[in-house]
Amino acid sequence: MAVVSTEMRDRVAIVWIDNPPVNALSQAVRAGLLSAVEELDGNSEVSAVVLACKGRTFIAGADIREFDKPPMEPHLPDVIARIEAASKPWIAALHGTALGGGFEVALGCHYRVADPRAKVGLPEVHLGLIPGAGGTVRLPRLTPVANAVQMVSGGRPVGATEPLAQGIFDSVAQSSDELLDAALTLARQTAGKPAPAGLSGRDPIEPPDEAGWSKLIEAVRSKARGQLSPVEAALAVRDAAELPVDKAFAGERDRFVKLRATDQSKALRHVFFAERQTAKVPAIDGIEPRAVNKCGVIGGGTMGAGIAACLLLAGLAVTLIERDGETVDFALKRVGGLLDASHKRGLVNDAGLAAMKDALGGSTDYAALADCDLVIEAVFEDMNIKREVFARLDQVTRPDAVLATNTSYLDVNEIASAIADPKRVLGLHFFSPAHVMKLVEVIATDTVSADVLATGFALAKRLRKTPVLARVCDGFIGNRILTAYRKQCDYMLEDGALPADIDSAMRQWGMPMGLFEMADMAGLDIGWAMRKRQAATRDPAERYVRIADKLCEMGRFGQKTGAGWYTYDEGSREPKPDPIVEQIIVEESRERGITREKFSAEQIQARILDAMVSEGKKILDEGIAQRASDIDMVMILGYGFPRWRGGPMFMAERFKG
Ligand code: 3H9
Repeated sequence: MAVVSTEMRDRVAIVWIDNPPVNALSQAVRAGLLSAVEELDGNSEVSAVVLACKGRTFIAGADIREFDKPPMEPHLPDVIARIEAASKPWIAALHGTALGGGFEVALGCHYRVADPRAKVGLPEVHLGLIPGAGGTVRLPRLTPVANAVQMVSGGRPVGATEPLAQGIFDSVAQSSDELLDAALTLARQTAGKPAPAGLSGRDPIEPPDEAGWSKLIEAVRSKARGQLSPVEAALAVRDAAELPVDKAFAGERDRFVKLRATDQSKALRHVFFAERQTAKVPAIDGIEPRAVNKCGVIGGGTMGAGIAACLLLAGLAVTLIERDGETVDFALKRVGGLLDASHKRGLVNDAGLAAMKDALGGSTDYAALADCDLVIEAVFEDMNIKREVFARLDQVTRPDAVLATNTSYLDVNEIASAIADPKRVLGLHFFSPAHVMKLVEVIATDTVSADVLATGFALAKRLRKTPVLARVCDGFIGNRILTAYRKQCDYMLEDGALPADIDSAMRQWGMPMGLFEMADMAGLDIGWAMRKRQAATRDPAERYVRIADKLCEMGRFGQKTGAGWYTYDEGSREPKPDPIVEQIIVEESRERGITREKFSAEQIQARILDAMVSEGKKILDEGIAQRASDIDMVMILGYGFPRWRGGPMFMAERFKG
C-alpha cells in the first residue's frame, strides 16, 4: 500500500497520506507528495487538490527517527515550497494533530479546513529544535507575529476556537464526519481559479516595534530556564518579520540544523521516546487489565485527596475513607476544592464538575468499599498502620478487587502479606500534587499477578500519567535516588558548601528548586522523625551528617516555623541565608576535623550528578528498574530534573569516558 495515493472526485484530486501510526513525514511520504504535486500540476483534468490523511491524525511532523541519520532527499522545505508554488489551489483537510512539519505542510497549502477537534502546532521546541520547514516564516504571515512567537516558542498546539488560532483556518467543519466534504466544497469554490499567492509572498502581520520585540524575547528567555530552542524560535520569527523572505527561510534552516546537533536536542529526542517506552513491560504484554470504574481511597490528606481528585477527573467514581465524620467532611471539602480549581482553570465544564462531585462519596466505614474495583491506600507512612488497613480491606473488598498502596518507600511485599491473596496487591506511588504530577511508579511485588500489574498500568494511562515499573526496595527508583542526592548535599555542607551555594548551583543546572529550599517547603520534621526511627539500625560505619538534626532540635522545621535551612520574614516564602545556620555548619565541620573547601557551581553539579548516576546504576543492577531510560523519566517527571538534559542516566552514557 502506497503511503501517498491520489483519488479523483470530479475535478478535485484528493491526495491521501497513509503512514501509520501518525503519518510522520518519512522520506517515502516526502517523495510521494513531491511526485503528487508535479503530476497534478500537469494534469488538466484537475482543478484543485485536497490534502488529507488516513488514520487518527493529519501529519504529526517529521519522522523523528530520521534525525539521527543523514538527511535524505527530497527535503521537506523543498516539498512545501513546491506545493506553495503549485498552479492549482491545495486545501489541507486537518484532523487530529497537525504538528511540526505536518502543520508546515498545511501552511504551504493555500487553504486550511479543520475538523472542529483538530489542533495545530509547532512543538519542535520540545525536541530542542525550531521548525525547519518554513513554519517560523509562514505562520507570522497568517496570524499576528506575537501569536506566532507564542506558538513556536511555547510549542503548545491550539484548537480552532482558541484566540491564538486567529487567522489560521479558512473554515471549520460542523463535525469530524463532515471534514472531507467541507474541504471538497472549498476546493470546488476555488476550482478553475489560479492558486492564490502563498504565505511566503505576503507581509508579516502586526510586527512589534523594537521595544515590543525586547519584551517578547525576554519573556521567552526567562521561561526557558537555560533551554536554547524557545529563544532561537522567537529569534527566527523576528528574522521572519524583519528580513527578506529568502533570508528568513535560510536563517530558519540554519538554526534548525545547528540545534539538531546540540546535546539539548539529542537529550529531548531521547526523552520523547523514553516517555513512550515506560509503558512497555514484557511481563504484561497482551494481558487484559481488570475493569476499573469504582475506586476507594483510604486517607484524605494531601496525597489521598489529590489521588481522589485525579481519579474523579478521569471519570471514575470514588469513595473516600477517613477515621471520623469530621475528617471525612474535611477530606471531601479538600477534594471538592481541587475539582473547583480545575473547573476554574477551564479543564472541566459545569456539567463535568457536577458529575464528578456526584461521583464522590465519603465514609468512616470500610464496608462502603464492598463494590470497589480498586482501592488505593494513602495513609501515614507506618508499616503497622498500613498492614492494619490492608487486613481490613481483605475483609470487606471483593476478592477480585485490586488493592494498591501509595507508600513512597515502605516494603510493599510486607504490606501485601497482610492479606490472604497477595497477588492482588501492588504499589501505585503518586507524586504530590497527585492530580497534577505526571509520574506514577507502579511497584511490582514478588507476588503480584500479571493482570493486576496490567491494571496498574491501564489505570495510570487512563489518568493520563506516565507509569514507570519499579520493583520493591527502600524508596523504589525516585526516592532512592533522592536519598543519594540528599546525602551528597549533606556531605558537601560538611566539606565546605552552604545551602545557598548548593541550591543556586542546582537552579543554574535547570532544577526548578534547590534541595534545601524544597526541604524547607516540605517541612524538616518528617525526615527527622524517620531518621530517629532508623537510628538503631543505621550502619555505624556509614558517614552520617548531623546538621539537619541540629536544626530540628532548635525547632527549625522550615517555612512553617519561619526558619529551617533558611530564614523567612513573617508571611514570606522567600528563603534568606541565615548566619546561624552557617555557624552550625562550620562548627560541625570543625568538630569532624574537616577543613572546609570552597565548591564551584560546576563541582556541586558534578557531585550531585555522580551520586544520582551511581545510585541509578545500582537500581538497574538490582533489577529495580527495567531500563536506564525509565530512571531518567522518573527523575524528570517526579523530581524536576531538566528535561533538556535527558536525565542522569542519559547524561552518564553520553558523556562517559
Ligand atoms: C518536525 O516536524 C521538524 C520540522 O519542523 C522540520 C523538518 C525538516 N516521528 O505519542 P504516541 C510514534 S519535528 C516518529 O504514543 P498519541 C511514537 O514514538 C516533529 N515517530 O501517540 C509512538 O511509537 P511507538 C514535530 C513518532 O496518540 C507512536 O508514534 N512533531 C512521531 O498519544 C504513537 O505515538 C512532534 O513533535 C514522529 N514525529 O499522540 C509530534 N510521533 O508506538 C510528536 C509519534 O513505537 N508526536 N511517533 O511507541 C506527538 O506529539 C504524538 O505522537 C501525537 C499522537 C500527539 C501525534
